[in-house]
Amino acid sequence: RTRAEFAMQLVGGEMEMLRRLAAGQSHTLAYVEAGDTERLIARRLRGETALTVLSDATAFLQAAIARPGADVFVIDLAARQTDPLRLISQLRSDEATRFLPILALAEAGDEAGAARALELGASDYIARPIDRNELAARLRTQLLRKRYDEGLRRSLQETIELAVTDPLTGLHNRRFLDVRLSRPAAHADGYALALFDIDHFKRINDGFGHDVGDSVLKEFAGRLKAAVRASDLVCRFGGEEFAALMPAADFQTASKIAERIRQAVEDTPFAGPGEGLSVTVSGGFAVAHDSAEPAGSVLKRADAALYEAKRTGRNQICS
Ligand code: GH3
Ligand code: MG
Ligand code: MG
Ligand code: MG
Repeated sequence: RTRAEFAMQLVGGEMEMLRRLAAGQSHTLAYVEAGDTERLIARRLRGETALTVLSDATAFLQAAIARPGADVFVIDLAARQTDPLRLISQLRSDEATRFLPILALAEAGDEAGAARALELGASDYIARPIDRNELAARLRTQLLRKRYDEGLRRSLQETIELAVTDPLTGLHNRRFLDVRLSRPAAHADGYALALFDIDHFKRINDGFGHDVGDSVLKEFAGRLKAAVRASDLVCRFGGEEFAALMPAADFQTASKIAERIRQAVEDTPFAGPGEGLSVTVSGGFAVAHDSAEPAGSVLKRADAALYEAKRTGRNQICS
């Protein structure tokens, strides 16, 4: 195939997508005042997109934010009932509509108004008199952009998830904990940090095989998660070490939760390939002195406590 044929095929694919978008598989929500513009927009976009036109600003915002589903917004800058620029700002500041395209309808010759709309977050504008082909083309461009943006955001999100997740246990990894610890907002009310290390884990690997070791790690991760509060963060710290970050936990609370975790391991035999295995875990925890104590220092104290728990007999929690 020649390069030109290949290019034609690509363009063909794009055209097909545009055709599908045009076949009403997109939904446009428009804010224009009742009357001429309303009729004009309806006529211009007929067959191009599923269209909802609202002439009441409150109803428009409600439809946009509370009942998401629109792919693109059209806002008439000539509307007088509410400042249309304010509507644009509101759409840009709400989580549900932040990234959705906004197409502004500008008054003839009002470049300043159009520029202001763009500054506040409109994606594009079209000036009166409104030409059907131009309106349809600008709308399609925004719909395409939205699809690309969504794809990018989704893969970025997936990449981030992968980077902060431990593949074996599904828990967050140390990287995630480090990020959380580095955020001052996370410890405004203080926190406790506990470290756990499975006792004689090497014996499990050596005696039953690496797969059994893996399944013990998975099972432990589940028990760990079940034993903490919803607001606590647990992660696989590395190897057979795990951590629990307990926001706003004082000494008593941290001690109680850490002990609960230790017991959850000791009390119930591990099922699965490691049936009948007796597994225990040691733990050490530290409560942050104040918001000025560096996370590294809290971590060091928790680690020293864990070392103490190992040194003085294992299957216990130290602080
Ligand atoms: P202690 O009670 O002092 O903690 O003894 P231990 O045997 O648990 O400690 P050690 O640090 O000597 O051994 C930890 C072992 O954990 C060694 C390593 O091969 C194993 N390990 C680390 N990551 C994994 C993993 O993902 N899967 C399995 N099966 N084993 C792992
Ligand atoms: Mg270890
Ligand atoms: Mg060890
Ligand atoms: Mg160990």
